[in-house]
Amino acid sequence: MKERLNELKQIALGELEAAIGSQRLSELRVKYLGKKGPLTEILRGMGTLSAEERPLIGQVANEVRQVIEEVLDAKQAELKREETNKRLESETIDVTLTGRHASIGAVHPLTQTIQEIEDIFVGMGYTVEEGPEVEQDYYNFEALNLPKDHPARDMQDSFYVTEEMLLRTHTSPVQVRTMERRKGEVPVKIICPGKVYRRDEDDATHSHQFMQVEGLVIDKGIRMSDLKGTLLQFAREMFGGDVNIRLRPSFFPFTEPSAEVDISCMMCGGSGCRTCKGSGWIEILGSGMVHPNVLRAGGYDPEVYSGFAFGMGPERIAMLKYGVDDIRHFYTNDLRFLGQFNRI
Ligand code: 2U9
Repeated sequence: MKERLNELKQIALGELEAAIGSQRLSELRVKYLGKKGPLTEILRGMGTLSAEERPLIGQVANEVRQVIEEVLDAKQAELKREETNKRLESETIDVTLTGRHASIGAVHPLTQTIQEIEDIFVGMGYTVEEGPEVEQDYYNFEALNLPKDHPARDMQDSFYVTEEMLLRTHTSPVQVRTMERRKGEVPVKIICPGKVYRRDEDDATHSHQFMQVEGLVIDKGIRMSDLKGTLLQFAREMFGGDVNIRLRPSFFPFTEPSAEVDISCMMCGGSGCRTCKGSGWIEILGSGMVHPNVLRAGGYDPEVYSGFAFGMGPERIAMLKYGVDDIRHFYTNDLRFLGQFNRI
């Protein structure tokens, strides 16, 4: 039995010597040390030995197992070292390589301007409302005191989708929808930003699609002075604490009285320059007291409630603020233009 054990040791060491790869090492571990291996089998046969022989053979068997185990462990450790070295070699980083260019995006200048306008009004307690761009004739015109035969409809040549549906020509239908939803509750204090569409020829100051931010306030006792104070606050936060505003009489079908709002020129401070065409004033807004017919259409009794409304074009505001001379820059996506508004 002792000879069989030594023979087994020699064969095992020979096979271990020749073994390549961790898969083969695992196979050999099972083959020689596993439950069905020759070593186990020899040990099982020890029952036939005499009481003197048994510990002796037991000792030899343990020594054989130990030697095989040690060689296996040593080979496994060596293999692991080799694998680690190989991986480290292949993963070496060449720090002299030139880096990859990471292009960083930026918020579009019009979005920045709209967010700035929103922040100012949210600071005054307004909420922001949105609505559909494909709108019913009723919400875009009818409810805003513009019946079918109203001459003012010619002022806004529109993109009709069907007889009754069109691309909204202003964001005012959002205010009407909000009034309906609020069911006569006050105060209403909202601004409505969004895209609008008009059948204009595109040029330096016109675009068939452009942005608007409109505002609406309804409550008991709202007066023209509330409108003026609100718009003065807005103008100062937007253009600087030293600007002033003036209101000029105007006409809109949905407001009565109506007023155009100018700010004192932030370029020359009012003395007259190229930007304000020598007048010292620049028009930035339209506004007025909500027409009784419009209040009624939205579910508010004009005998009880009053309100003011205003509208502005973020493109015009951004053009004035940043000295942009052509509205089309906002829509042609030239990165040389857009890159100048990177806030990051
Ligand atoms: C409701 C009641 C009243 C919104 C108003 C203006 C005056 C106005 C223009 C400014 C520049 C649009 O982008 S622009 O061309 N807007 O002058 N908008 S009052 O009045 C409303 C709206 C909704 C229910």
